[in-house]
Amino acid sequence: MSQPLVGVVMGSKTDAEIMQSAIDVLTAMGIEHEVSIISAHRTPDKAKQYAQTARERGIEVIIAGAGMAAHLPGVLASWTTLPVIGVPMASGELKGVDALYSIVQMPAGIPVACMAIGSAGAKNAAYLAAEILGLKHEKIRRAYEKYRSELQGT
Ligand code: RP5
Repeated sequence: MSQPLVGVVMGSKTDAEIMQSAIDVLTAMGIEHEVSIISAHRTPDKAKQYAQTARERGIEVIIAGAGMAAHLPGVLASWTTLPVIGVPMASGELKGVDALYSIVQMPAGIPVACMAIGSAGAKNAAYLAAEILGLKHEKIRRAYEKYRSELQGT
């Protein structure tokens, strides 16, 4: 097994079903990834350590799914200069609108890319990660371009 390039992080095990959509896309494109459950409010030290060590562990892009107040993507982004792609979970009473606003409304200075709510966002997070990684990794660029060209027939 090669070195993971994408770190998929979610705030709770209850996010796993939605985040599986991102994992499935990464797997289909042959992009090595690791999966972690880290809560920005329940395990803040773990969030800090994960983000601070991600680059030295070979991670190049972080995908972070979180629901409700959804501070995980922003907290991870605060501890690393790797790109962080946030996915708002469709959880809680507001069904992800809260998480969407939380993730998309990062104050100027620390960017977080924000995808759509739920599994569409999780899939797009993986495709965006492929686009970013494709700038450097020829094999990933080719896998992503193959996927895009197959869309022409749909
Ligand atoms: C966030 O709060 C998680 O990302 C999850 O979407 C939401 C609810 O978490 P649980 O109470 O189900 O663990 O931290």
